[in-house]
Amino acid sequence: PPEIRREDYRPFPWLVPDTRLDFELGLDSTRVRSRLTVVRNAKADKSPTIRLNGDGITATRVKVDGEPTSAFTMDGDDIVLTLPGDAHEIAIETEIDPASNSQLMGLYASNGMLCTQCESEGFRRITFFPDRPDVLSTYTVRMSGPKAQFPILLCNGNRVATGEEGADHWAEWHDPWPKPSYLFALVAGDLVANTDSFTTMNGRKVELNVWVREGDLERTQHAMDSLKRSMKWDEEAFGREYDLDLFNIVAVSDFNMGAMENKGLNVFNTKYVLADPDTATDGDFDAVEGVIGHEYFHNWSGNRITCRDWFQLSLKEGFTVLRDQLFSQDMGSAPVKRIEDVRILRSAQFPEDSGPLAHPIRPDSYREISNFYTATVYNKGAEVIRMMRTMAGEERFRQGTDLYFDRHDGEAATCEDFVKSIEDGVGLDLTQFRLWYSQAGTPKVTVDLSHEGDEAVLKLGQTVPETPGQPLKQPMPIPLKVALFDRASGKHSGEQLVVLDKASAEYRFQGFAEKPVLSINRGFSAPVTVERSIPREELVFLAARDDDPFARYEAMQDLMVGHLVAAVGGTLSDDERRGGREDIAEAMRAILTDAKLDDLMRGELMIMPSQTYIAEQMDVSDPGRIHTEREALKAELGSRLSAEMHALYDRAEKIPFSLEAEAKGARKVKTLVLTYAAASDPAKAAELAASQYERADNMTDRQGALMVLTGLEGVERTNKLLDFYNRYRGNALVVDKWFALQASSLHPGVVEHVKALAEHPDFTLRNPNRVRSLYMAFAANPHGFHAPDGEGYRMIGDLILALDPINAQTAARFVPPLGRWRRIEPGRAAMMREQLERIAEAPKLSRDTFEQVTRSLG
Ligand code: BAL
Ligand code: ZN
Repeated sequence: PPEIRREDYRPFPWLVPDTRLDFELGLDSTRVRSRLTVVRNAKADKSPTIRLNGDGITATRVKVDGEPTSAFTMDGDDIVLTLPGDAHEIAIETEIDPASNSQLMGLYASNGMLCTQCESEGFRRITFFPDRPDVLSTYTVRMSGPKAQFPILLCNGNRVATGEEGADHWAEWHDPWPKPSYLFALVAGDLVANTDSFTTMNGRKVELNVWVREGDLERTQHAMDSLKRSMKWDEEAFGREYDLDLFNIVAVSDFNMGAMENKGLNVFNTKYVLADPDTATDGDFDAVEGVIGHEYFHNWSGNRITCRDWFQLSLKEGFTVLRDQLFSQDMGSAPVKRIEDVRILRSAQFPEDSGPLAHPIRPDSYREISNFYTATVYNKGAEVIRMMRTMAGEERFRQGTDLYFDRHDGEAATCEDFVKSIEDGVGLDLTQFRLWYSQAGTPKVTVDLSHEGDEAVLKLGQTVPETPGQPLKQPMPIPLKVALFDRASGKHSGEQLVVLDKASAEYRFQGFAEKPVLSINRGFSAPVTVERSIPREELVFLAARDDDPFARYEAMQDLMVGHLVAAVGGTLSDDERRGGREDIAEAMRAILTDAKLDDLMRGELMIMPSQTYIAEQMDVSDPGRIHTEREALKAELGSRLSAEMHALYDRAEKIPFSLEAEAKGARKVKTLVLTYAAASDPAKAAELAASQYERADNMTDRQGALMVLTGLEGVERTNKLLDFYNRYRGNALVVDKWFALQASSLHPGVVEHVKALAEHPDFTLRNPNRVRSLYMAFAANPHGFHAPDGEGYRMIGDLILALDPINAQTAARFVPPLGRWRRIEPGRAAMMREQLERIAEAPKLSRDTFEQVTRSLG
C-alpha cells in the first residue's frame, strides 16, 4: 500500500454543494442511489476528471447529467469520470450487503438493525464519493424499508417528510449544515427512545433522544443527564450553542470505536451509553459522561470546523479531548480527573512515543489512517493544547478559542489555523511552540536544585529523544509550574510558571535562608518526564503535604517507582531495600490516616505505579522481575499497614450506596484495601472479598471484590465467577466484564484461563467489545502477556491472524503490544519478534495490520 504524505495535500478540484441519497434498506441487500451536484473548485487546479472513491463496491449504473455514461475508468476501487464542463450532476447506483460487512465500516447490520460508521474512510463502502474531509456537502437523504423490521429511520439533521407504501415506510431527512462524508450517518431498526429536551442559551428548544433496544431503556438516564450537562457546559465554558432542533444518540452493540460524532446523529458503543448501579461501575458512569460530552463537543470542534485532511486529526481530537477533560473536571473532582488523565497518558501514550510507532500529534505520513487514532493524536494532542491554555491563562485562552470558532466556522481547517487563532486571540508568540506538532517523543527534563547564599538555583535541561524518522530534535517550550517549599513551615510562597525553551536554563529564586524543597511540573503542566535526583525524605515530605494534588500523587509515585526500579535493577543492598520500603510505608500511612483527604483522592494516592509505567523507566526491562518486585512491595505495604487499611475499610463500608463523591470514594478505597490484602494475606482477602461480593448492592463493589478473588486460588474464586456469570448472562456489557476480569487477573493460570475462555460459547471474534474484553485485557496484563514461555505472545499472534480478515481495524490494535519488543529482555524480545514476523508472512494481510507490523519490525 502506498504511503500518503501530508506535504502532498492538494485541494480537491471539484466542489460538491449538494448530495442526494436514496436508500432502499435491507439487511442482506441495500440499494443506494446517489445524485451529486459537482462544480469546479476555483481554488484548486483544474482537472478534466473527478475521482470518486470506492471500497469494495461496484456501480450498477452511472449517469452524468441524466444520461448513462461510459466515460469513466476504474482506478483500483475508485471511479474516475471525465467531466467536460464546469458543473454537472452525477448519479450512481450501488448495491451493498450490510449483513456480510464484518469490518463494521460503512453500512452494516448489528443485532437486526442497520447502522453506519464512516470515519475515516467508510463512506466509500456505501457509495462512490470524494471521501475526504475537505469536501463539504449538504445532504438530503431518503430511506425506505419494511416498517416491521425497521420501525425507526434516522439520519443526520431534521426529518422533513415521512410516508408509507404497503408494508414499507420511508423518511426523508435534510441536514442544513454542509459536512464531510465521514460525518454521514444512518440508522434503521427497532429502537425505543428516552426523550427529553434542552433549551439553549438563546431560548431554542432542542429535542433530545437516546435510542436503544427495548430492554435497555431503563439504563439510559445517566446518558441523557450527561448530554444535558454537556450542552449547558459548552455554552458556559466555550460559548458554543447547539445548532439543530434535534439531537439523536443511538446505542449499538457492535462498534469499532467508543462513539462517533455524526452531525445530529451520534452513534455510540453501548458501553458508553448504558449505565445503572447494578450493571455499571463508578468508572463506567464517569466514562459515559466523558464520552457523551466528547461526542457532543465535537459538534463545534470537529463538525462546524472540521479537518482539512486526516493529518490534521488532532485539530479536532486533541481539542475535543481537552474539552471533555475540562468538562469532567468541572462535573466531579478536578484533581482526581487530572491524575486519571495523566495515568492514561503515561500508560498509553508514553509507550507510543518511545516505541517503533512513535509519531508527532500531526503525523507526516501514513498508509492506513485508522492506525492513527492513537493516544498520541488524542491524549498528547489534548496536553499540547492544555499547555497553550496554561501559558495563556484561562480567560485569554478563551479569547483564542472564540477567535478560532469565529474565524474558521464552516471550514475544513488545519492545526496551523488553530495555533494561529490562539496566537492572535491570546497575543502569545507560539512560533517555537509549533514544534510540539511536528516533533514526536516525550521530552526529558533534567532538574537540579542547589542553594547559594539566600538563593535557590534551579537548573533545568531538556532533550527530546530520537524517534523513527526524526533523529535530531530541537528544544521546545516546556511550561513548568513550580513551587519551593520551606522545610520548617511546610509552606511555599506561591506557584510560578517557568517556560523552559532552551536546551538548558537557570532560574534563581531569592529569599531562602535554607535550601527549599522543589515541587515541579505541578498539575502535570507539561507532558514530559522529569529526571531529578531528589532525596527520599523530600519525596516523603511532598507526598505528605504538597498542596498541589497532582504533585502529591507524583511524589508518592516517584517514591515507589524509584524503589522498584532500583530493586528490579538489582542495585539495592538489604539495608537500602528495607529503608526504601519503610519510607514508602510511612508515606502511605500518612495518606491512609490523613483526615483532611477525601477518599477519592486518598484512593489515587494509594494506587501503585503500573507495571507498564515502571517498565517505561528502563531502557530494557524484565516483566517477570518487575511483577515480582511490585507484588513484594504490595505485600509488604499490606502487612505493615494492615491495621490502618482495615480501619479505613471498616469506615468506608459504613457509607451507604449513592453516586455522590463521598460514597464513590468509599468504594474506591475498599477495593484498593482488598488488593493490598490479596498480596499480604490472601486468605483474609478472599474472605473479605467474598463478603463484599455477597453484600454488594452495586457493580463497583461487586466487580472490585470479584477482581480480587479472580487473582486468588480457592473455592470462592470459582463460586463467585459462576455466580456473576449466571446473574448477568444475557447482559453483553457485564459478560464483557466477566471475560475481562479473568483475562487481567494475577492468577498463575491466567494463560490457560484465557485459552479456555476463547472457546466459551459467549466468545466471538465478530463483536469488538467481546474481543477487547478478552484479548485486550490479556495483552495489557503483563503477568499473562509476558508469560516466560512466550505463550501469551503466540495467543496474540494467533488472534491477529484470525481477526484480520474479519475486522482489520480491531486486529491492528493488537500489534503495538508485540511491537514493544525492543524494550523487553532479549529472551522474550526474540519471541515477540517471532510473532511479528509470522504475521508479516501471512499471505493476505489488511493494510491496517500490514502497516503496524512492518513499522514494528522496523
Ligand atoms: N471521531 C471518532 C470518535 C471520536 O473521537 O469521537
Ligand atoms: Zn473524538
